[in-house]
Order: sequence, then structure tokens, then C-alpha cells
Amino acid sequence: MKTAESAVAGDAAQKVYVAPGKYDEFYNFVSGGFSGNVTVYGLPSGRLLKTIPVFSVFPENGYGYSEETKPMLNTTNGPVAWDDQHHLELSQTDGKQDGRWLFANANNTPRIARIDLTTFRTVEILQIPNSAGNHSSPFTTENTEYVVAGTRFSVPMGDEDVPISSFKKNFRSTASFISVDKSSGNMKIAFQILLPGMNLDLSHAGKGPSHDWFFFSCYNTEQAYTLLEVNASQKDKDFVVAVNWKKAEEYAKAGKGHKMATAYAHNTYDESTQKASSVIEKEVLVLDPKDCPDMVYMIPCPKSPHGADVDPTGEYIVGSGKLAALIPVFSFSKITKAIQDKQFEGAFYGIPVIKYEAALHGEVKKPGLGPLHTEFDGKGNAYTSMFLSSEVVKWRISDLQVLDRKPTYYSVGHLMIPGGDTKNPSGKYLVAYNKITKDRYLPTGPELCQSAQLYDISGDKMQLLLDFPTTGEPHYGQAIPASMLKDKQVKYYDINKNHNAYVTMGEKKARVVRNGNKVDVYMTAIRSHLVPDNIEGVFVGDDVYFHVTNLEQDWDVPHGFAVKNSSSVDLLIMPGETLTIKFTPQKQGIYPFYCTDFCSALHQEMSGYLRVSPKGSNVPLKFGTGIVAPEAVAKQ
Ligand code: K7E
Ligand code: CUA
Repeated sequence: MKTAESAVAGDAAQKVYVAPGKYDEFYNFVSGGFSGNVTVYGLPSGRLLKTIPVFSVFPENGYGYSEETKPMLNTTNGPVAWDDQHHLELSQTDGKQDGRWLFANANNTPRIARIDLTTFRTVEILQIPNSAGNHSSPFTTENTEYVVAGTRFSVPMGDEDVPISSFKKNFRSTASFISVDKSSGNMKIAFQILLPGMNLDLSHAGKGPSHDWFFFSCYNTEQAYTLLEVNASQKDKDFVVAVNWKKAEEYAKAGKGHKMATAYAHNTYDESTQKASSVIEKEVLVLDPKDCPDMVYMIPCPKSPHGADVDPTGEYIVGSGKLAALIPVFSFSKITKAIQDKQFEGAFYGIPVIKYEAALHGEVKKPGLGPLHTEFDGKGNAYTSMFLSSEVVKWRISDLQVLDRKPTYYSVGHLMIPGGDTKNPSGKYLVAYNKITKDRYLPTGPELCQSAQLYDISGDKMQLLLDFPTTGEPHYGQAIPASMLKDKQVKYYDINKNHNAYVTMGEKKARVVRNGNKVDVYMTAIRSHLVPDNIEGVFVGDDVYFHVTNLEQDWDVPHGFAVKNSSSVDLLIMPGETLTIKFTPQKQGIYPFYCTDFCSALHQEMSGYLRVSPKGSNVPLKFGTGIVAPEAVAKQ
């Protein structure tokens, strides 16, 4: 009998065992789905190393609560402190991972984030206008020239007020090409390509011979706007949309686009001031395929495709119709030839549709049910997730033969091979990110844990090694050899380069300053005390800002800070860094504050008192460490 247990062979435990004190071989970045954040695991152990807050506030370190980080979550609709995070992509140089940045998408309020891999911090978030459901993102071109973001929901351009039933006339999808500055990494929307009303889905850039191209899958070319379950599943084929981004670039330079007034937030984190700022951009350049011949082509793809994956050579493009009983594989050289020979079967909204047979390398027959996503091992094989039949299917690209299949537990979404979407995959491990775990873990009430599964793919047959729980729904992941990141980590911030406006350079400079009803507390933290630790002369209704500078200059010595009854949770301040928390006391009383990170033997002593007096009382402003500092002066 083939049970889940017997699927695990005897040496699995050895293969995932990382002895105490030893490092894992890979960092695995996993999308957090509806948690909005990104988590980092070690492979092969599956040990959770870190949560990187991106699109959701994170009480553990005050992300989104501290005054410094609040602007990161700003949008044109004000602060949006949650999102649905699906896909990740590591930056690339020459089609290979370069270990500089990780890009992440927000689905619900369309945004793209950039995470710095020397600090594991979110350093930039760019909102995407003319988009809704930013699912088809963030995918990078071979040299990270662009990160691309496509619309899931078509919407009227410019948020026009129109009837929903005017979908065909008024609704459009867009593919945004976001340029990434080579040295700073700063993102900018270079242009948006206007596409017909339909739903764009997962996509990938070409590589090698197909370097200039980008391939998006799309569904709902029926253009349904209600009961999509039925109405968007009518046609036998939807499309892979092939965009020549080099041409698009030329058209943009030649002034073929039109500038459209819009609004979107661009948030950046400045390492030297340690402060995020948010700017509202007002314009975007839109390219219409009507004005730009040879820029966009459609390739018919069976049954509501959910992905387009490009193999390491750049020659093969795998479509995955989630309702299809086969996997179509397109050939880039055939696509190029079909375009030259004008082998078209018609047009969709004026965009030429290449004949299916003319673009096709071949079909993988009877691979399984519900093919979703494909990754590659760099040895000529592809691995496709089968959602409905809950399995991973390994097949050979050259002759399209199925070589192996292994069950997943259960309903696998994406697969991930480290570098599996680059020119240079490491064909050692494969991770399946699953949707359902029912009987796999100890039950935890109605909400069961989310999960990933690790397979060894180094041999002819795949071997299941490990189940490990994840945080939030794991959609996609990326993994990179640990050796590419571990020695580049920032250990602490140089206090002499701290240009935060509220930095306190040493305990002698610690002070409290009143301006009207605003009180700025310039506080320092070092093992094991806070200065000042006694503060009086603060009144009910004052806006008290605690600017806490961690004076340590050593790795792994953060200090925390929290004050009783503050709604702004916690701060976790790295060595050399300043963070600010706002507290508006509502009642008179004594408010203890303390360090929340166990930093030394005398951590429990790292605390102090704030006295809050009734509004209008005449308690003078005083602060210090147990004494009233003589220089305490209230600036009125
Ligand atoms: Cu298939 Cu959002 Cu990538 Cu999940 S998506 S599985
Ligand atoms: Cu500082 Cu505990």
C-alpha cells in the first residue's frame, strides 16, 4: 500500500538534518500570502529564520508603527497596512541570481516592493496605477532592467465611473514595466502597455535568444464580468501574450506613448536617516499596441492558463492551462519564424494572433490534472505542479515524455527549484507549496497550518524528504545559495553615519524638549539602561515622541522599547539606529517603559517611569536618571 509514510525513504532524515551550529545550504524566501509579509527558511532543514515585514504592519519590530517606517505603507488611499503577497523574484544579472534584491508583489492594492538582501529590510514600495489585482508580478528581465507587473482585474483606465456591463468597451488590462536603477535599485514605472480587457496571469521574461521578450499568460478572453467560474471558461483557448519589451522601449523613447495623468505612491527608505518617505507621482507613460506595430503578439494557449514559464535556455515557453489535460510547450524560434512568415489566424483587438501549431514545440500528453506552474532543473527537465491530482510531474523538454510523478500533500500551487526560473538552476532540491494540509500536522482548531514540502531531485526519481509549516499561504518562493548572502550581511549601523533628525549621540545629549503640546524625548539605550529614565511634566493629551537611539556598536544587540498603554506596540532598535514611537496619554498616572528584548543579565532593570499629570497642571518638565537635571528647561 502506498501511504504518505511509505513515500518517505529511509535516508530522508539524514538529507535534511543540519547539525546544531551548522548552516543551511540555501536561503528560501517564501511569500506570505494573506499575511502580507515574506518569510525566510533555511533549506534543507525547513527552519524558519526570519519574517520580513513588507506589506503588513509587524508588531515584532514596529514596522509600520514607528514614525520612521509608517510612510512605507502609504498609498493614494492613505495608509494600507495589509496586503495579499503572492510572488517573489530575486534580482538577476545575465539571467543568474546576483543576490542584491528581492522583489515582492502586493495583489490587493497594487504595489511592488524591493527588499535589500544585506539587511533583509523592505527599502522601497511602488504603487501601480491603472491596475487592480496585481497578481501577474513581479518578474524580472535578465539583467533586472525591468520588473514587470500585470493586472489581474481589468478596470476602466483612470477610475472612470462606468457601468460594469460596459466591460468590453471600457475595461482594460495593463502591463507595467518598472525600470530598476543598476546601482541604487530604485524603481520607476518606465511605461505601461495597454491591453484588452481580460485577466493577465503569471508571466516570465525571456532569456538568451528570447532576451527581448516577455511572456504573460492570460485568461477570461471571453471578457466576462460576472460568474467567471463558468463564463470565463467558455473558450477552448486563451492566450500567452508575447511582448517585445526592447521594441516597447524604442517606442517609448520615440515618443509613441501618451502621458496619462494619474496618481500613485512611491515610498523609499533612506538608510542614512533611517526614515521612509512617501511621494505621490502624477503621471505615467502609456503605450497602445495600436500605435506600436510588432510590439505585442498573442499565442493561443489551452484552457485558462495560469502561467508562462521559460526554460533555462530561453527557447521553450511552457503554458499551463489550469483546466487543460495537456501542457503546451512553445518554441521561441518557431514564434519568431511565425511572426516573420505572418502565420496568423486573426487578431484580438487588433493584436495579431499567431497560429497555435506554428508556435508549438509540442504538448505533454496526459501529465496529470490541473497543471499550474513549471520550474526547471537545468538538465533538460521540467517539473509541473498539478493542483487537481496533487502531484509533481517531471517531464523531459526535448521529447515531452513524462519521467516521474510524486504525490504532494495536498493540492500543490507553485513549485520552486533554487534558481529554477533562471539560466542557472541548482537541480538538487524542489519545494512544493501546498494549499491544503488536512491530516499532515497536529490539528489547531478550524485553521490548519500552511505547508511546504521538500523533495530531492538530484536522481532520476524524485524523493520526498520533509514537510515544514509556513506562515500565511505560501504561493511562490525563491531560493539562493547561502554562500551568496551570508557574508554580505550588515551587522550594525555605524552611529557616526546616523543622520536621523532625532538621533541622540551619547547619553549626555539625552533630553526632553517641549514645543506646545508636542514633547520630544531624545532617549538612548545601551546595556542595561535607558537615559532619561525618569520623565515628569508631561500632560494628558500631549503628543509624546520617544526617539530611541541604540548606542551599541556590536552585532546582535538590539534593544526594544515599549511604554504602558501605548497603542503603538513595540520598537526593536538595531545597534546604531534611531526609531521613534508616538504616544498620546489619555489619562493621568505613572507609565512605566522598558526594553522588550532580553539584552543582558540586567535586561529586567532596563526600564523607567513617565509621569503624566492632568492637563493644565503646573508640574515642571523634568528628566534625568533619578535626579532632576538642572538644565531641564521647558521651551514654550
Ligand atoms: Cu498559482 Cu497567486 Cu502564483 Cu498561488 S498563484 S498558486
Ligand atoms: Cu535592552 Cu533589554
